[in-house]
Amino acid sequence: MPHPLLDLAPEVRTALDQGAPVVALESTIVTHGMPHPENVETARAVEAAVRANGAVPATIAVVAGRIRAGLPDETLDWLGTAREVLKLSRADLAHAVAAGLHGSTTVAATMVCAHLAGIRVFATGGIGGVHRGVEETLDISADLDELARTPVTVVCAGAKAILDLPRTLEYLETRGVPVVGYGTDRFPAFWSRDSGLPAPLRLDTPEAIAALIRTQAALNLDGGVLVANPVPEADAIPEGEIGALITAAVTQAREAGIAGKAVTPFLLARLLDLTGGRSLATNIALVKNNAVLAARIAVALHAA
Ligand code: PSU
Ligand code: MN
Repeated sequence: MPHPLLDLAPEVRTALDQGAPVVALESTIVTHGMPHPENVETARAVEAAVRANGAVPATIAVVAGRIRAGLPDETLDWLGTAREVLKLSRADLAHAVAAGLHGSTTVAATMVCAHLAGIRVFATGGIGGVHRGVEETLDISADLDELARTPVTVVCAGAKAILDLPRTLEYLETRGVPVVGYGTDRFPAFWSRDSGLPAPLRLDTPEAIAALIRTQAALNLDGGVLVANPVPEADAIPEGEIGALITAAVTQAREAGIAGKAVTPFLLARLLDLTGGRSLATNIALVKNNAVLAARIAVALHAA
């Protein structure tokens, strides 16, 4: 029986009933992460990449208070330009559902909904993390605690380089989240392939990641697995080129008094500007790359 507050697209429901591989996708990247029309084009391309690799895509959002897993084309088009859509993290989800609102789901909220639906693998761009200046702001993304409690595997390109990456990794370790570099010994930094920090764990195949996921469940260890998949070399912006621009964007956010949920969307938009659009091309490439790997992990999980 599907959850009473959750609407599964027919294709997603059939796949879940048959035990076929499904990959969850988030929607905050559409409403707050990229400009139109690239946001909708990317969401479609990401769904196509999941399909081409043998899994069914389930993009998650809240529409008029209903949690939807798998969105029809019209809904994705509407999300691409809608202004009345809230950015929902764990703290906002119940309110959006109870009050009948529209909302896009962040990594944290998408994990909650994917778990409700019975979906075990999820692809995004970059997770939220510990923000620079945390000593002053205590700004730590709810994505990190969600990874510690909800058993969904999240495939990302590392954490966004706008964050305090050493503290982000420390926090994940403290909360007991396995962080796997896929085919790399280095923790990737979203636009760049190397944050300068080692990846806590390294695995080189989807099958090895599936074995880790199954063993984590068999040991009754709560929480998810974070897979960090570096952006393809051809699409990367080296840290040496983007580092100063990130520092400038973070300073501008502080000076403009940007806080809370608005911080990440503000920084992504500033970087789009400061890089003359290059950061967006990289963002699109890395999300597609993550969708491919997530589908392969979902297929490997179901093969055993
Ligand atoms: N990945 C992207 N672009 C995004 C995000 C991820 O390529 O916009 C979103 C995710 O939804 C993530 C959120 O959960 O940014 C982090 O927001 P915050 O720092 O407020 O938790
Ligand atoms: Mn935050």
